Amino acid sequence: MRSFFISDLHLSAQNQPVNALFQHFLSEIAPTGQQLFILGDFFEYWLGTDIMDEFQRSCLEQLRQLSQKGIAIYFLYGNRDFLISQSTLAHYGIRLLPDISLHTLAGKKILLCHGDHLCTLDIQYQRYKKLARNPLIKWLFLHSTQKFRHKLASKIHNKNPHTAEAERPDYALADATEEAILKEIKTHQPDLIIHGHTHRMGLHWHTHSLRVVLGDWHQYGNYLMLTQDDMVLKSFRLAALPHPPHLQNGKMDGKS
Ligand SMILES: [Mn+2]
Repeated sequence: MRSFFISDLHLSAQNQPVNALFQHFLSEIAPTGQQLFILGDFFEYWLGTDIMDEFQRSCLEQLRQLSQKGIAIYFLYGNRDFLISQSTLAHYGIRLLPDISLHTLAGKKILLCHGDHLCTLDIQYQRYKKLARNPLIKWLFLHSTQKFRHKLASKIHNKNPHTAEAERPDYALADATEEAILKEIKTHQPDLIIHGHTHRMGLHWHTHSLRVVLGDWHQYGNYLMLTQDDMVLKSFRLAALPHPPHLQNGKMDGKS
C-alpha cells in the first residue's frame, strides 16, 4: 500500500505553473499509489458549488477520474476551501475527513489535520476562523449574491499577494506551537502527525512522535509518500519552469 499526502496547492485558474505541477502529479505520481490524502487548501478559494468555475470543476473531475482508477481520495478542509460541501466532494468520488483524523497506515498510527488549529499564537486568525466556521455565517455567505462572494474573495486574494511569507509581521506567530502539538500527542498518541498550512515543509521530532509538515506548491510541487518500508518527503519541479528565485536568499515565499 502506497499513500500520498499533499496540501496547500492553492489551485486557481490564474496560477498556471502550479496547475502544471498538479497535472504532472496526477498523471505520473498519484497513479502509482493506492490512496491520496489532500490535507486542505487544495483550492485558493471556494465560493460555493453554484459558482465554481470551469477550472475548479476540471480539477475535481480529474480527481474523480483518479478515483475511478481505484485510488481512494480523501480530503480535509483548509482555511481556503472549507466551504466545499461534503456532497460536492462525494459527487467527484472524494471522501471528506474531519480536521483531526486518525488512521493506521503502514503499521503506524497517523494523525492528519490541516494544521491551522495548531497555530494557537495566531490570535487574529483563530478569531477569524471561529467566525467563518460558524454554521449561520457559512449559510449566509453561501446564500449571498455571487457578486458579493466574488468581491470578498478578491479582497482576500489581493491581500499582499507578493509579500514574502517570512517578511510578514505575524510570521513567527503563524507557526504550530509546541504546546498545541504536545496536546494532540498526549490525546491521540500518534506515531506520525502530518499537516500543512504553515508552508514550512519539514520533519520535527516531538518525543516519540514525528511531525511531517507538507510544503505549499509554487515553483515546486511537494508531497509525502508513505509505504510499509519508506517515508519520503519530496519536492519536484518541471524542467520548463525557471529556477526558483525564492531560494536565492534562503527564504521561502508564498502565503498561507
Ligand atoms: Mn491553510
